[in-house]
Amino acid sequence: MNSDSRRAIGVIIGLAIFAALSVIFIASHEKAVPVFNGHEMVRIKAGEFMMGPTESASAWIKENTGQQDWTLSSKAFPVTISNAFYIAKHETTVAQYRAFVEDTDFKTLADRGYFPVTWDRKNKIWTRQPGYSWANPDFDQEEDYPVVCLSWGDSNSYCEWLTLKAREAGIIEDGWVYRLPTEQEWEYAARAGGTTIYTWGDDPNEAQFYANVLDATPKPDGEELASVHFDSEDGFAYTSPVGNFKPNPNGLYDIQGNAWEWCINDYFDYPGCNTSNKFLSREYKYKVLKGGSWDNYMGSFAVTLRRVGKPWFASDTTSFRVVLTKEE
Ligand SMILES: [Ca+2]
Ligand SMILES: [Ca+2]
Repeated sequence: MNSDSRRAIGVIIGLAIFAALSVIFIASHEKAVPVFNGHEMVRIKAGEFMMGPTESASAWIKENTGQQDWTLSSKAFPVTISNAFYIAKHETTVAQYRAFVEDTDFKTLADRGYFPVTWDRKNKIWTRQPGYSWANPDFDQEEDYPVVCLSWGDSNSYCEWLTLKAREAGIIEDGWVYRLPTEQEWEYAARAGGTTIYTWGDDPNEAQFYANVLDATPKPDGEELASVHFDSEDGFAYTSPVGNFKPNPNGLYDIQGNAWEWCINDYFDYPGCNTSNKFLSREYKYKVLKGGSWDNYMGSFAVTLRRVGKPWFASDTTSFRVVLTKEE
């Protein structure tokens, strides 16, 4: 056997070992990430990060949102994520929520007459309009679009159902739960180690590649565009199918844009707040929404920006994504 032959065999053996290791890795990875009701999950390692905007980023957000009350926190502070957790690749879809409603006959707040806030095109105001709900927002949605018009409670109820069903199906063990992410988990997973204003960097012109935002796409009903919007056209005047844009470095799609995402914890001022990953009482006044939506512009997409909503608030911009974690 000449040296070329030996080298070729060596390469083949090397590739075979690499392929075998890859299979083992993929198999163990898949085993560790159970898919249930269509939720593909990404494992996020434990670690530390600086939560919240730097002072200059905070000033930029205020300048570009005019919403100072959304950005009460002005200083970044360290947060420890003590345990690895799983987070859904995608926002929860219409189809996934439909499975829950059909199994339980669950009535959302909107189904019980507390209608979501939607845009009144005639009077040009955001207001509660009768008739709209997750099954009938005020625009067309397919089954793979993010479910919207949900309150925090409507979202939380889905997570509780998902946990029960996954346990019954033997997908997860007792002690594991699906729930909404804490704000800390959401921001940690969204930033993926980055320190830029958006998950994709600092350039708002890149939004068209990474997020369904308030842009220059014509409205299907001929409604005039908002006075401020991104100049690009991302192709969607309202919501878009989940996973349509590029993911963040953790492989999470629509973590910015498409629909706001409920977090489980109460809103609190920081720094000076509880800096662990624990969420506070569920009965407090406000919950946190993160990530911006199809109806937001510029500063609202800052990954550190926080929006608040009472637990019973819902609009055609609010949805959620689930995490899977060990119960604390
Ligand atoms: Ca859009
Ligand atoms: Ca989103």
